[in-house]
Amino acid sequence: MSLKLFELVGTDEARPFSPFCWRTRMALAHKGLSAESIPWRFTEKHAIAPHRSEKVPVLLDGETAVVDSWTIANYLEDNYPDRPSLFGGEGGRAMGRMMNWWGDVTVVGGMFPLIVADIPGHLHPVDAVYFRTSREARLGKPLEETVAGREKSVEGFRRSLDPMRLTLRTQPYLGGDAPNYADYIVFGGFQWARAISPFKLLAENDPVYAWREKLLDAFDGMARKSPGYPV
Ligand SMILES: N[C@@H](CCC(=O)N[C@@H](CS)C(=O)NCC(=O)O)C(=O)O
Repeated sequence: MSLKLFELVGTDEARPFSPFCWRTRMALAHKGLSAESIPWRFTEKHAIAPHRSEKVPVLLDGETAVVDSWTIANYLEDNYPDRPSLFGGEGGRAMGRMMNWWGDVTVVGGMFPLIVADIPGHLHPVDAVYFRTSREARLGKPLEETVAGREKSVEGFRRSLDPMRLTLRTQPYLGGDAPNYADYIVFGGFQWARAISPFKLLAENDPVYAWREKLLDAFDGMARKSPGYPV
């Protein structure tokens, strides 16, 4: 078995920061699998074009290329069935699909306007230009204008996590007594933010903060050991 993972980095190769790549990193660790990391930058499209992707994560398993974090999670679940389950059965997989959308729309989408202006400072000049140009075209305004007033707008993001906060009142993880892929979907977003932004997304007395602390410590502190700002 030879696993390799294309992961988004900036100027620091040892600081992977994609929320989607972090979902995959956590999923691999959950399965007890290790993958060689292949650092990848925004403008290095040629490196992943042979695998029919313009985005990362891309997982290589021998001759097989798997694209998209959700597809990768399913691939790992189906191809490494003797390892700990990421979903805990078909019901968990189906619910995980909804969590994946919630993670994309509410978690990653909610963090984006709070931290996006902090990203170019972590990129090589050519990637910073690509990132700023593509994201400002999407947003219709400068990155700095997007994050203006974030001390106030973070309150809406925090409120949007209420369904998760209420869930954590009665169970320690989204996956139940132990974390599963549902947790990694959400955690990937927080690990992205931690890698590239000093902005505090969570108050220290928030149950989601305590949950994040536990996942930072999971797998022998794998996520906490990865470079990031204090959270
Ligand atoms: N749905 C995809 C999203 C992947 C994605 O958007 N990756 C970003 C990095 S965070 C990317 O590679 N972007 C390339 C670009 O913007 O050109 C997944 O879950 O893997």
